[in-house]
Amino acid sequence: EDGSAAWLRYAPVPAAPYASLPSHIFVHGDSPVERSAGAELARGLTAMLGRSFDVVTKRSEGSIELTLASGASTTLESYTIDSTRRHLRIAGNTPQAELYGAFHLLEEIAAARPIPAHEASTAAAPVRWTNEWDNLDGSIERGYAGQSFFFEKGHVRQDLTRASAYARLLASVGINGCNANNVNADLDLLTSDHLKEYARLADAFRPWGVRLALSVDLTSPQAVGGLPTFDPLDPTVIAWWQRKVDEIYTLIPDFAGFTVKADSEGRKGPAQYGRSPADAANVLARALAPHHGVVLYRGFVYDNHLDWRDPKADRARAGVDNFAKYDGRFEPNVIIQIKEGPIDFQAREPVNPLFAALPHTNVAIEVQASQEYTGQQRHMVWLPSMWRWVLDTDLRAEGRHTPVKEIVTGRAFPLASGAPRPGGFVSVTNAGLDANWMHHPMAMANLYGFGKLAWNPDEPLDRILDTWTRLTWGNDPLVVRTVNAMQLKSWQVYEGYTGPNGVGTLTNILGYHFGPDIESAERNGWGQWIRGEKNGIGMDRTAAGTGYAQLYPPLVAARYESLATCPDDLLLFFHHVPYDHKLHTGQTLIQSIYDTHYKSAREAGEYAVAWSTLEGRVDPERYRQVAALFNFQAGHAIVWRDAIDTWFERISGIADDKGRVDRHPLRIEAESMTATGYEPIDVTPSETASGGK
Ligand code: BDP
Repeated sequence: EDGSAAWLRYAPVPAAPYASLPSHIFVHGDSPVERSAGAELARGLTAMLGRSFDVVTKRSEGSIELTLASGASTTLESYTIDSTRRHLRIAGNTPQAELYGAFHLLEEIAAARPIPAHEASTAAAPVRWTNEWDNLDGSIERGYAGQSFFFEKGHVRQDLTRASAYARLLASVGINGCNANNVNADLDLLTSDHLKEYARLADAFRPWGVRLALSVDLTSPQAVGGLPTFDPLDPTVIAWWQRKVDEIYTLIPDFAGFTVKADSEGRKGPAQYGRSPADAANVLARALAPHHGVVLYRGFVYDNHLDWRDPKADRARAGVDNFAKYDGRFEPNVIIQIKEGPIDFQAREPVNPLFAALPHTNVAIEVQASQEYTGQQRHMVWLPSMWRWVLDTDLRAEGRHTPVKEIVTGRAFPLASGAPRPGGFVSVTNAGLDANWMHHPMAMANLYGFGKLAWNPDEPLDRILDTWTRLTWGNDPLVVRTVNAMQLKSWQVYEGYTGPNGVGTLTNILGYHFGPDIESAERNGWGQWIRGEKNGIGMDRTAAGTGYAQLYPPLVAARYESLATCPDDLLLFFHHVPYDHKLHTGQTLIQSIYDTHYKSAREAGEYAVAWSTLEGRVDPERYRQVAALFNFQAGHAIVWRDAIDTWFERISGIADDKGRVDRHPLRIEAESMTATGYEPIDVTPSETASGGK
């Protein structure tokens, strides 16, 4: 097994409990999505239950029936499953919902669970999208699993088999939109020739109910249209966007909409003309509205030329500073797409305060299944643990219970009509041509978990994980127990041997974002500063510092502002403290850093040991793949541990009370080896090499 089947392996399960399941499948509708649903049921049930299931053309008593539900009361996708001894009925309020019901039935059987007598399920929000950062040349920004399966050499690929297989995977967990290209969009993306090619991509997605979206660069009226300006309020620019959008819809009638990155990290935007994000978003939105398209305007707007000598400068403030003043000024089909934290997908950040600052605006949360700062699919890190923590965080907006999940599903701040605001969930995923999509077989659990949380942010984490494990690795109890246990703790383990106490991930910041490289965060314009010096470490974001803590609603602001109540795991995000600062646990910060790094690196090393007990219980190909990755992670966790601990010991001048740091009797240092033709040299920054050499 090469992993290409992901969680849709349909491996045989004991068939006896399902003996009464009818073998005829009757599908009432004949839309492409409904046909996919019928065919998927036949395929999955036949493979799992070892007898043949067929899609039939006549309805009979004693069949599996797929049908549109009449009188559905919600605009969100919603399905029911009802079964009696001889009949099973899946009813959806849309063809997509029928498909989701079919996938759910298949999943329950694959996990060897009983068929529900009655079950009803409704999506939490309309936007459940992935963003893929694919470039037209076939490369993928922050992609860790090979080249693009959408594009090559400046064009959409001829063979889109993988693209449609990917849409099937997305649909199986309820994802209904896929933005196929990099938020740093190619400037010639919207030429008429290219648009015809994207239509083929949309065709590949359509049978799975996945709608195509595109990231657009706001200079397109100039870059593609040849206009002298891209000022969003210029009438010729407005007209250009309208014509372009109309052209897209003649080719792709179900086009989902645009994602926009502007005025950020070198992308141009409305600021150049003194216009606001609302001005720019609304022009696109008005062009899309007649076609029911949406604009996902990203809240990730910040200045990457900050002055690190300015104690008030703070990148974390940028979202609120740039957007809060425009609350309520966006068209109804604009959604502000907000990264979960205020910096950039670090192993731990506080929740982005922007979620609480836009009560009159639609919002969606952006998370990153692509593990940019969290081990790049060479480390196992199960991110739904982090996302659940974010979604459950109660921001106490207006002094009320307003957890992030209630905000992004539009329920915390409903529309004037009382209906939830349209919003939702976006995952930057960056799947690639590697046979198993994400490189690390365990990383697929992140995409799976994203889909599940986007459908229902309240589904228990252990159930999400347990289902994924069973579908991916089989129902052998030892396998299930072992995989579940290591995935469940993997986020905290990773956090534990990398960036401690909310300081940031401490990876290389200026380039590839992998491996320890502490000082690259400091003394540059990018604003991921940790402010580590001999007397202390951490960003002072209190009222006396950058004031960032005060951007939260008062109850949350007060909690972060005070050292007495700021949680240990976010301490250095909010406060600059001495190394011997006492944590709430009673330990000093510095000793906690040493201990946590030793403990977590040891736990990371134990994955390989636990995995070795499963040899022979999972297929050899994937067994070997995971074993190799776990061995790498075990070693790299030690590299991390030693780089971080050595740096902290050196800068703080406070030794580890257990005397471990920099004493590794079993380790052979590169600089103490002799090799013909090589000589040791000093390395900058020193923590990236053993002993600075
Ligand atoms: C950062 C990535 C960069 C992206 C940017 C973004 O390093 O490649 O372009 O986020 O989200 O995390 O726009």
